[in-house]
Amino acid sequence: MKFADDFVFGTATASYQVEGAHDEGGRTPSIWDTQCRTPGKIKNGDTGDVACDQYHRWPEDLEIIKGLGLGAYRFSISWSRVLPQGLGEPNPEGIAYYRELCRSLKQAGISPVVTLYHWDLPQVLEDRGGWTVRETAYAFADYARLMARELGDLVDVWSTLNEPWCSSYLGYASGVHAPGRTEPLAALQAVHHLNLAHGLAARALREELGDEVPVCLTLNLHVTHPLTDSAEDIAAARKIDVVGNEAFLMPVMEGVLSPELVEITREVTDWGFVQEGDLELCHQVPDILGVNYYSTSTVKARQEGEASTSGGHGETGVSPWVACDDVVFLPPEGPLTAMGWNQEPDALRRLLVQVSRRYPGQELMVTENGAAFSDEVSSDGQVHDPDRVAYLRQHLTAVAQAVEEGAQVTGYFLWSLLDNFEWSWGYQKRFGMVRVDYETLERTPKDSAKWYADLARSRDLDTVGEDWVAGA
Ligand code: GBH
Repeated sequence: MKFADDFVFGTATASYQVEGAHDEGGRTPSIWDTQCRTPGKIKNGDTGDVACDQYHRWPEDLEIIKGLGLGAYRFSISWSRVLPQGLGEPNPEGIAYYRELCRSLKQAGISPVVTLYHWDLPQVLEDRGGWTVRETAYAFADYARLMARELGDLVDVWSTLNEPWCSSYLGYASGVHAPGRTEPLAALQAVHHLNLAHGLAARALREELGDEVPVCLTLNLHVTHPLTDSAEDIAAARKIDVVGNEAFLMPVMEGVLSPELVEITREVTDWGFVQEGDLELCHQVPDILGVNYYSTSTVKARQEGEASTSGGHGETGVSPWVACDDVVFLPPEGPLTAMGWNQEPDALRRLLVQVSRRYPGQELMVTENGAAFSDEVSSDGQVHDPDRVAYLRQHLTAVAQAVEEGAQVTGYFLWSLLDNFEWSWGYQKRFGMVRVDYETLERTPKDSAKWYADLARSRDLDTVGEDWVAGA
């Protein structure tokens, strides 16, 4: 099975997870700096203060990407590095950093795929209400316009938001992510204001750059199985589908607030914060719909007297799944990754095919896929990660099959280039195809990096890795 010559093999990171240099070059704190300074929020008390130090070491990382022969690097901009007050006066030093990074990537033949928001809201904006207020969406559009003006000649794909599901529900309902609030109403306000932010920013980008430059929105679309085919279990799975997927897909792709979502959440809100004309503003169909995919869930309807679960994010004991107390998440079935997530590669194939049937002609990219495993440095100084190689092989096969079935998938970004700051898990979980030694910050490509480079070169899943993967 082969990938077309123009299929993009890339890799991804995010600013707070890799940059470090948290107080250098005029950057002000984001909500994640604050989250990391709140006791008990992050495993081991880890912070992104240094992270992978990509702010200083990006030339080395660029060489790695180049050496692997990849065509694109998806990274995100730290909003508070370029706009220390969230809006208003730009910070030339921050802008210069990203210009230099983009220019060097392009010189090396690597496409910069830029995400404007990968969860690190300037703290000053959270202090004014964060995503619960619509002003944040307008501030985001201004920030997008500024970036279009400053970097427009260098960026190949503009992505507005990464996984607004996480920003809203993990940030404001379960509180596992920054800003760590546990208010269902706030989470639903955030859902709407993030959709609005996407719409306003997409419009600003298109005004500044014209229609030639692709705008992307990345969603983590949830694949949820009902435990049985009983009407109750099917309804439970649909509920997760609505709260997790339709909440974003319908406003952005169709200009509609999901009636099912309104019904499900009626005890939390009447959605009165959605103003006249808002849905039209949200309705900016992205040129590329980015899909982040890792695993699936199985749910059932909660029986009388049965305890509810928090849906895989039990850290604060509060579920991210607003208004879904009657849905029970079953424990995932193995083999699990180090995150405790299941592995179901064929669900990625089905998801991509499904989405492209629903939105005919829609270009898709897998903007994230990958896995954490407990890989270690072996005595030969190498990192042998056969679990990750197998995971990647299976998921890339699923992508190739989806393409064969007619889905218009034009790229795949491996999460992640480097081991990095895995949010509430700190540095305990390693997703990188390149290992980072957090004492020395030394980078060591794992077997999976060599495997991926081989695929990017040959584009052929049938022969990839045969010559070197020990015992594979
Ligand atoms: C991505 O988030 C992020 O974009 C990236 O920054 C991060 O490092 C990477 O993945 C690895 O975690 O049904 O409640 O159990 C992915 C986050 C993981 C959120 C799976 C939803 C299952 C939801 N997603 N999770 S639940």
